[in-house]
Amino acid sequence: MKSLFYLILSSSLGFISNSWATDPNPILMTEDQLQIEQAWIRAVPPTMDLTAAYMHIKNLSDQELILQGGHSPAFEKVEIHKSVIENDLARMIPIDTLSIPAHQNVQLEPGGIHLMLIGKKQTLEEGKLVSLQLQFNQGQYTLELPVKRKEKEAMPHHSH
Ligand SMILES: [Cu+2]
Repeated sequence: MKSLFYLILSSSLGFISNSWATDPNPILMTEDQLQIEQAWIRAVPPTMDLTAAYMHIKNLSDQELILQGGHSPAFEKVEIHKSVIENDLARMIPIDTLSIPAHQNVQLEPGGIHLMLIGKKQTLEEGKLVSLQLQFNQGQYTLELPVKRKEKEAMPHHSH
């Protein structure tokens, strides 16, 4: 009897821990619907447990694309934030969704809109690649972002 109880308990706990955001049949977005460029995550000291991700998102489709959130195995939580200046103080406001109109681009960059990565679960040394799954109204898109110190390193200058 006792072992049956533990069996039920452990299987239900297993269910709870795996049930977050796992859509059994996710719709995956394709490269002809959207393009993500210059994606990077800011490197932070080992003692800091949060950082931000930046990228340029191009909506190549005929429909509005709405970013609804994200997940990363390297963080407990991903939030969409907007940086604002109020009374000469810079602060960040979480926003629920981010709209990218049909055939338009949105830039997530330092001092503007960004993805806040909260509750770091592993060390993020420079050059490491971190997987990030983005949830849009049209489906899911997963990408790998390099960890960088500065934006500049993420945008190599091509001389012509
Ligand atoms: Cu933020």
